[in-house]
Amino acid sequence: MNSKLTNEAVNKIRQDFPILQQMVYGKPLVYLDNGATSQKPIQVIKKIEEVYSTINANVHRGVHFLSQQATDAHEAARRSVQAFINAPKSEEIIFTRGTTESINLVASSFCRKFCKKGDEIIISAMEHHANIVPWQMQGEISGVRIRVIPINDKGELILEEYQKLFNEKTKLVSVMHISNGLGTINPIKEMIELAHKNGVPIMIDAAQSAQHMVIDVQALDCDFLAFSSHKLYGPTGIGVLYGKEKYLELMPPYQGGGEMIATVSFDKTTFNELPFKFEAGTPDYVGTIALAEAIKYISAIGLDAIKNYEDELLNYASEQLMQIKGMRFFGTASKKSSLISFQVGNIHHYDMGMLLNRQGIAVRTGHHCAQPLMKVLGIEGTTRASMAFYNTKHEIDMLVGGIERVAGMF
Ligand code: C6P
Repeated sequence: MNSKLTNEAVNKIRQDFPILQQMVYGKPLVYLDNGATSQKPIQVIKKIEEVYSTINANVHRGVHFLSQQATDAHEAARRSVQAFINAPKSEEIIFTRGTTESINLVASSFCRKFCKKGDEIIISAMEHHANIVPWQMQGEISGVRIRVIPINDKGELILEEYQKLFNEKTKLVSVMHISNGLGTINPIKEMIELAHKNGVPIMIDAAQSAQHMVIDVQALDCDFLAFSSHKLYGPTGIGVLYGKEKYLELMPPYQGGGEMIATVSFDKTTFNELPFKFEAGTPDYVGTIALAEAIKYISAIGLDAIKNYEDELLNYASEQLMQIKGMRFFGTASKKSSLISFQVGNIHHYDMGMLLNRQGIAVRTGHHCAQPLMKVLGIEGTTRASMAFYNTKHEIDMLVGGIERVAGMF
């Protein structure tokens, strides 16, 4: 595997993404909203069609040929995910609908088993709503409360403050690996070590990292980790929760229904073993099989090569964008992912996004589902360009030209 992506290789990769070939408002599409969702290679799109055309049947339920084929492919997908993040056991891979559902599952199930009124969950000031609201909702039920790690001016977590938050009431830490609002790459290895030193398990929200770098849950030693297929070049509606068996075994099921049971009577239900205990109802087996295809696709390119190339894009974009008059970056951490949040002068982020859109350039605007972070920054929102390995320096030039054109209108 080559750990460097050449321009030629990227141009070839782009051919795999049908959507990137199109024009928007008569302009070539420049897709820089990969933090919201990534585009899908033809291999993934074809896999979805192939499953529906050849092996579609409900999994784990049928004795017939198709059901066995679908079950085998679905369980093989679980093993692909296991290998992708180097999880010790496939039983520790739970399929969910996405990062949001994975975090909700842990919040509900972990708190029911391990938390009581007054217990504390540590999160950070830069969290996505998906890693704030589920804990607040648990607050209403089990009485837990959140404690928040503050950030510095560069948009980095203040680790000395993190250390101070631990006490005998701390039950869990739940933090994002990469900020979707700032691009900051958090020092999760250090944070996991610190949590464990305090005897506290830790969950990592890898929604913005699994697509950008190698994740090895054994090397990290995290207790839970969540990510979404749709940001990883796979289909929507499928997500992953990795959890250490020792916690998952003790945690009660999240939802009830078919598949998650061992026996049911009107008096009592006993539950299935892992991972099925946490997978009530018909799973999105087409989604899991297509996610495995996406993992195969990016693994063939290599996450190290992807990271190197995206770092190069980030450096180039940062240098070019910085030249624009009135440019202000939000998130200038020393370790950053290929995502730039910015404002230009007094131009409202929404106007910026709308006017870039008219030039065929897709970016995200607003609070990025991180309203508390925006409050800390003292702003309402930003314009965000988030890059993937199929983006090019030429597209960055188009973005810079586009922003300059917008700035010229004000
Ligand atoms: N962030 C963004 O544009 P779901 O929606 O479940 O796939 O992922 C939620 C989520 C959780 N954590 C982080 C760090 C995220 O970035 C996201 C999704 C998208 O930034 C949509 S709001």
